[in-house]
Amino acid sequence: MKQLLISTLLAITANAWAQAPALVDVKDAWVRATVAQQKATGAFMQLTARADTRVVGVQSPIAGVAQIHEMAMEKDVMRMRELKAGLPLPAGQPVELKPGGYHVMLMDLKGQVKAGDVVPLTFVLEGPDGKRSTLAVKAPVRALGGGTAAPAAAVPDAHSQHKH
Ligand SMILES: [Cu+2]
Repeated sequence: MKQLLISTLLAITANAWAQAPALVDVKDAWVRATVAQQKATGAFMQLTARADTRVVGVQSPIAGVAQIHEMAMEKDVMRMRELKAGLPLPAGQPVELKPGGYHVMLMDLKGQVKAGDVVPLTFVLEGPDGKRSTLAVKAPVRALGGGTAAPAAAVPDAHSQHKH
């Protein structure tokens, strides 16, 4: 009888967990504004997963191509590259996507991205059980050089070296 009660409670708890709002919490999402004719920009935020998760894909209606990138030193030059195996989000550990580090790369932009716009992003997540789910994020656009520190300025240069 006691055993039955415990397993019922566990079942209720598991059910509540499945209906939890999101596997990943998103904080301070933003997209860098572009100038006319600029074909690429970045999206940045802090992601914290509730359980071990991997970001395996991203899409946005404003970009023909969206990828998760990292910055890395290659022969003394800072370059960006796609994280082909995805971006791991260890449980409970905030992961920063920021200028000069991990970022969402938005390429083949369909138009100028202006301060005040809101950019929808859809992440594809893979949970600890291998199950995939999506996460919708709305990221406001911030102007170039909008009060951010020096490392941010390095990113557009790095992007221009980008080969796709
Ligand atoms: Cu990039």
